[in-house]
Amino acid sequence: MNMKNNTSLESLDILENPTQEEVMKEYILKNKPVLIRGVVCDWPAYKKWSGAEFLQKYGGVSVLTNRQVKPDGPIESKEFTLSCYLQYIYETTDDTPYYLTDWSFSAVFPELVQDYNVPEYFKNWLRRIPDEKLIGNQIQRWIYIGAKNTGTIMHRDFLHSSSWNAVITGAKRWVFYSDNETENVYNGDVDAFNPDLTTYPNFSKAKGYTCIQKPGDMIFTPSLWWHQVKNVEAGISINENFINETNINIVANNYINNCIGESVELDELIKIHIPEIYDV
Ligand SMILES: O=C(O)CCC(=O)C(=O)O
Ligand SMILES: [Fe+2]
Repeated sequence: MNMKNNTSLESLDILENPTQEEVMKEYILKNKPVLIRGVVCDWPAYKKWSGAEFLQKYGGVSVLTNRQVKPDGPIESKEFTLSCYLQYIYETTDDTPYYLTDWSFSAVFPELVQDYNVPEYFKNWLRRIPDEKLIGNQIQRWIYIGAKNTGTIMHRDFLHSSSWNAVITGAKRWVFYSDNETENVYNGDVDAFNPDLTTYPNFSKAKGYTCIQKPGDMIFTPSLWWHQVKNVEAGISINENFINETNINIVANNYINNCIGESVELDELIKIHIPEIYDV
């Protein structure tokens, strides 16, 4: 990873076994990202999802993976069985490997949701939406599985919701930039891991945070924060986007001003399940 041009990356805060109050008061209510240790290790998923039993049960399911070899090039898709894909991520020599990013597993295997226990501070009104409605709507929860060097370009999350992400196996490098840095990250156009400072000179002024997330670590990404992620080791992670009283103002303003009308189905789901959006 080339970070030599970026002089203003600070280490992200790390909390070891924090109390609910600490996470809520110091991070969620302040809309600040953080890495949390000591939560995921107690989840059944942490032991089960990389084991033989998991593979035996789910290995035959087919998953759709994607890659984009050139920044402006086409997105290529490839279907694998989960067991072939899990072999691929450890063995591939592809320069740009295929990445599984939006496997809406809970619509197909609802029992997998029982394998993880989300702390109360990540309360999620999106969970009111039935799992079978999630497919195609790009909401709520995904398992990510990727080879070394796969990753996600700079972005903010869906509907300006917040998210948590837990690494089960592998490792991820994260960078975060607050909403105040939107101009310096060129609305997400810059590649923070290999910045083109001729095209994006102000990126050198952007103040960001970085961390490496390892197995058992959970990341909190607040609403509106830009983030870019690279898998520095192949592995499996799980992610949920959430909306609750801590970010409803941001989500509602964005939704009402920018999102209504884009998808009739999503508008309907929001109206039924998250009416708070219209109360703000
Ligand atoms: O792991 C990744 O590639 C992206 C994760 C992400 O963007 C998120 O959890 O919001
Ligand atoms: Fe994200």
